[in-house]
Amino acid sequence: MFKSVHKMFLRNLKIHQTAIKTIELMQKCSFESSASTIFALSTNIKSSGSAIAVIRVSGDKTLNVINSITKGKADYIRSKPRHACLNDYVDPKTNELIDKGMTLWFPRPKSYTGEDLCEFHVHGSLAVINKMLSVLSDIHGCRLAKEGEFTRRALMNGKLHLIQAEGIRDLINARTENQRRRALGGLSGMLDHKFNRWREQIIKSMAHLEAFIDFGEDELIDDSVVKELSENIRNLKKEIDQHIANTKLKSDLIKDGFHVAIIGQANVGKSSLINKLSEKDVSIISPISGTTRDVVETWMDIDGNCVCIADTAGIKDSNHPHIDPIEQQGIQKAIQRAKECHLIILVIDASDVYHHKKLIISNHLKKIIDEKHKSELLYLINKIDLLTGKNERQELESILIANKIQKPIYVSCMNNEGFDNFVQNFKQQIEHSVGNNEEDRISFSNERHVMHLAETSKELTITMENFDKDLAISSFHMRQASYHLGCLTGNITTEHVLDVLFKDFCIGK
Ligand SMILES: Nc1nc2c(ncn2[C@@H]2O[C@H](COP(=O)(O)OP(=O)(O)OP(=O)(O)O)[C@@H](O)[C@H]2O)c(=O)[nH]1
Ligand SMILES: [Mg+2]
Repeated sequence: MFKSVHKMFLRNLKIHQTAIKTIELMQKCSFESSASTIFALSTNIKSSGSAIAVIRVSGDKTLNVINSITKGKADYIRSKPRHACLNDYVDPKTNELIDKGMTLWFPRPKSYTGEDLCEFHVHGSLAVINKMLSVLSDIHGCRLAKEGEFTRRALMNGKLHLIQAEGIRDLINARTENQRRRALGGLSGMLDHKFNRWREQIIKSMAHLEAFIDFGEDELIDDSVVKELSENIRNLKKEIDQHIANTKLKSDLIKDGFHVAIIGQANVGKSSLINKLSEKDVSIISPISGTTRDVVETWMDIDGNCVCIADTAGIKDSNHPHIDPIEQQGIQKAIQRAKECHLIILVIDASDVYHHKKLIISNHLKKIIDEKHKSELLYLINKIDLLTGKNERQELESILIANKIQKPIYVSCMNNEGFDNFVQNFKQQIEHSVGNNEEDRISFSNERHVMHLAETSKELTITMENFDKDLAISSFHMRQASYHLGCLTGNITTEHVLDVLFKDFCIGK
């Protein structure tokens, strides 16, 4: 009796899965049936114009479009797929010449979208582009593409996988060398391969488990099958968890940038440092204590990494005699920034330490140092040029050691002393945090990947918990796990996922 309930449970699950597939198919069909011929400018618009602009057209009526604007040259162009043909482009209503340009014809299915596609390479002036787009929009059955619609069609026509489409989006949006490399990781299909391997492993384990539930007792299938399955699932979950842990932070760093905060007491040279690092006049420098009152940011490309450096207000304690309400707000912002950033450069005034024979820092700063991991702190001892007397620097070093300042770097923002060494250390620290080897590249994961991987891992935990209790429940959760991996790779997609993905694309892609 108990076993037949299990079988019914599994049968219902199968019906449920089939229903999901049907809905997906309907969604796909409704998208395809609404497809018309689309066009868009695929290159950037510059108000000053550019040498060339590319206008793409994709869909069933592409040849009609070519014919309309080339004064009936479609047959000739059609006979020359993937060849550059020089043509006059005209307004079909008036026969007025718009421009002379190059036409490239890509017949389906060997095109980017998998549909008939052509590219018009015209001169990149605003007037030519506007006239071309206006003429195309007047052709019956032809409309302006939506964001990412070309890539969306490529996905629907099986020219790309979902993760490759994401790779294209990231490649277009890549601001640095590292972002470009990571995007290629997604584009190359390596990630796809990894996720598909995991999904296949789960489906295979699920098939074995269901066979055991159905025939285990009758056919006397050995119990060790379940033990082996449990072990496989445990290892797989470990691999997935490792992937999430290894890559989430690094992916965020690549995507959203590496955030550095320059923190310290007032007047130690924080603004001098940001200006020197960025080689720009980012922040006001003055001998007046409390000059910087806000967070002042600048973005830099450091060895291909996108780095945001923030100058902050000098941190004083609230009971400091010279502190006004605006400075107080600036200090709160500095404390907040210190908490959120990936790396703190803690600037200390060398002459100040030397003359007081101890390190004087506010309680707020002490708390920041305590709360940050030591790998997230870089101690920069500035104004070293002021210690010129015999043994002064050795004495300074001893005071810093006594105050447990780890691996201090000595510089002078005034005369450049030690600056190259500091920059080298700084770059190494960023490289170490961001990671840049082959494995890191394959592991590039965006928020959507991490979300589905976390769900998969959760389902596998419940699967394992139920191996000793109820195998049907284990099987159900394996199915859920494979569902999440399917969503991840795009084997199972919903319109919502596609809408979110393509909203970040530009119109002509
Ligand atoms: N001798 C010497 N003076 C420096 C050095 N770096 C900065 N200064 C001077 O120290 C003073 C304070 O520099 P800032 O860069 O404005 O210091 P800050 O930490 O941003 O100060 P607040 O914004 O007030 O917190 C200025 O007069 C700078 O010229 C250095 O390496 N050596
Ligand atoms: Mg300042």
